[in-house]
Amino acid sequence: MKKPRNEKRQEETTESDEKEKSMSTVIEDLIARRVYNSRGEETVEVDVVTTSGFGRVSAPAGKSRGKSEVVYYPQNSVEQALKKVEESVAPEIVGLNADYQEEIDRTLHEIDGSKDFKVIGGNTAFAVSLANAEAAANSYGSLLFQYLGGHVAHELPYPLGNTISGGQHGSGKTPDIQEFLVLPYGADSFVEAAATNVQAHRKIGEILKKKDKLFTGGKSDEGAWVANVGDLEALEILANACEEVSDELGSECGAGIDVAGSSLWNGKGRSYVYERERKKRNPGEQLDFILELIKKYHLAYVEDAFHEEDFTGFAELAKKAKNCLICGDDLFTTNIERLSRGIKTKAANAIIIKVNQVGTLTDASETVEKARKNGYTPIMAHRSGDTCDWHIAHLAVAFKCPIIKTGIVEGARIAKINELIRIEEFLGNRAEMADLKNSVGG
Ligand code: 2PG
Ligand code: MG
Repeated sequence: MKKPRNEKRQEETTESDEKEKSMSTVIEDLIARRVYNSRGEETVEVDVVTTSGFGRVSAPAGKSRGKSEVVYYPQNSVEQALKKVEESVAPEIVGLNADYQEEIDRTLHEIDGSKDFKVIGGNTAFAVSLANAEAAANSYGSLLFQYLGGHVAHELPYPLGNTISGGQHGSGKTPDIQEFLVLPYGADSFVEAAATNVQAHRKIGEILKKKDKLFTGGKSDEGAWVANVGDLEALEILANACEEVSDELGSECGAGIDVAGSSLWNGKGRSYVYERERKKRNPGEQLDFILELIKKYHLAYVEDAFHEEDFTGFAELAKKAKNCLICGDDLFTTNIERLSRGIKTKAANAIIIKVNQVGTLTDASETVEKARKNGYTPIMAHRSGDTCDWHIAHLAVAFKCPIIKTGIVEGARIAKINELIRIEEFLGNRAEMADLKNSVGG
């Protein structure tokens, strides 16, 4: 394979960088294939092979997507993405050094040339970027979290887990709010936190069985229960389960919601439409409603309470809500410019980090840095359509995210949870839970 441009770039980088990079991280091959996610949708998986290492990553997909997310695939086609990898990505990336993550990610942007990865696909960029990091780590015999976060990385995130699905993740008779979440913020270890979430999920299933005579035990894409209950009933069940589990296990666990406000928002009617409840709320009523829920159910976490362009609504909520993480997902889409706007307007105090919303590891890590510097809690997150890829578990530890939102049961979620259990074991007595005390449960 001809690669003059790569060799030139490599020489320049080597000259200008004092840090000696090992030849063992030279990329020798990059291939992409079509696999499936947990929803049975086609997705892209990428292998990066270096002289002495290997990385494999598959891309997830959202259902309730933010408008500012990058484009997943060229012409919405995985086939086209695979073609792009073969024709334009691999020829440019092979021959580079996997150690230079920023250079790899910059090259992906250059090859694409658009603002939103519509030429090669954001999910293509995601899989190449992350597989590259994994291959570099593997070349040194390192685990990804240590390769990216250094040997100081030792903090485990609290798992924020979905128990009941609604909104775009539910179907027909389910709640209007998209997710009813558990945050075991009092756990002393990740293993304990994971067990708390499993117990809460199980308990909620038992309560639903008693309450809903037609309950079939069905679960959503994320493994959360799908039941014929309204928002308030679901919250009541969630809050009770959290209280019982906290008492039984002796460590605090809080309730949270992802409203996915953009899915409820009707721009023409300027209101949030709660279909199941047959109720419309204007932005002022929405604010009062959410504040009431925070107070009544002691919510520790509220995501996307308003639609993605309502920075003002978010800011009013963030000002009035106490001891609660006010988080932006569709609002920010892991995008540093949108986060900057949020910081200026004081729109939130937490941000969801989904690497495939921006395409590359470098973009996501810059957003995390900015968030942290400005007192925002970064929360690493899965997508509703995910694969058994566990790399975000490592990113959460490497990027020091105090929370990871990744479901409780279902294979793609368990893959991440189990990897964090392994990381905690690997760290031994150096492992610590992240510090959340100033953010929730006060
Ligand atoms: C969300 C996510 C994950 P999706 O809204 O937070 O739960 O959903 O991946 O469908 O965007
Ligand atoms: Mg969300």
